Amino acid sequence: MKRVLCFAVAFSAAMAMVSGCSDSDSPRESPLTHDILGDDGKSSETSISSTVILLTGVRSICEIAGAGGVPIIPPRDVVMTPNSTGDWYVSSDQDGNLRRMNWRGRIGIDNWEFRFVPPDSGSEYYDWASDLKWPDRCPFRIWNTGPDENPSDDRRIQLAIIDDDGSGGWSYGDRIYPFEREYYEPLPSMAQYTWDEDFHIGRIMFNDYSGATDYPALGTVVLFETTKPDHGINASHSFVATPLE
Ligand SMILES: [Ca+2]
Ligand SMILES: [Ca+2]
Repeated sequence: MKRVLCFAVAFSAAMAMVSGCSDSDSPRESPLTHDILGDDGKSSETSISSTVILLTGVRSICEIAGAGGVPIIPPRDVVMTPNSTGDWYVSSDQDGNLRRMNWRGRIGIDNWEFRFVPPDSGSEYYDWASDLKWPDRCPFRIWNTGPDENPSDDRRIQLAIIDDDGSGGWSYGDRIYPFEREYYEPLPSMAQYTWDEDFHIGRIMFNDYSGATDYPALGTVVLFETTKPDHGINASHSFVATPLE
């Protein structure tokens, strides 16, 4: 069983302004605004508690394993910062503004992992605009790994993307919207979800940096970690990711 560790690590003040894998003492959230919520093409009549927005959020986004699943120690912050090979970085739809990933106010305390695999074994996925399944697969799988390292609650989930560059499927720079429905194959031709309860994290973008790759190296694992109730001031924290497949 391969395990990789994501330790709390110190960052420069400049880095801490945009990102983590770290012990920032407060959630990356701010008072609710219409701009933060948006609707991203889906209609909504849902009321979202500003308290939920304020207390929860994405704490860090780390590359915890690289090519071949080799652990990266310490994990590398990849928010608006090139990954360990200098090929790509992660952003929200507004650069380093991670609070936008809590776009429905439902992010809670789960963590997620993006695990990059050969495209022919990646995920079936949906077009956000039409809810129809794309004909190809994307080169990654998304797992909701729950609030801690206990693997018993880990589950692979489904996703949709906005094809922002019109390439006909996922590519660097497209917005990704996981939804909390268990993954299976074959998925139905039309996405099935409960709006908007199933959408806990979104507006995720993997972006090209070097121009040398079409997607992160096979075996790469990127951990999206949320703020936990025990992440108070001076709280120490470490995270153990779930085993790679
Ligand atoms: Ca877990
Ligand atoms: Ca695309």
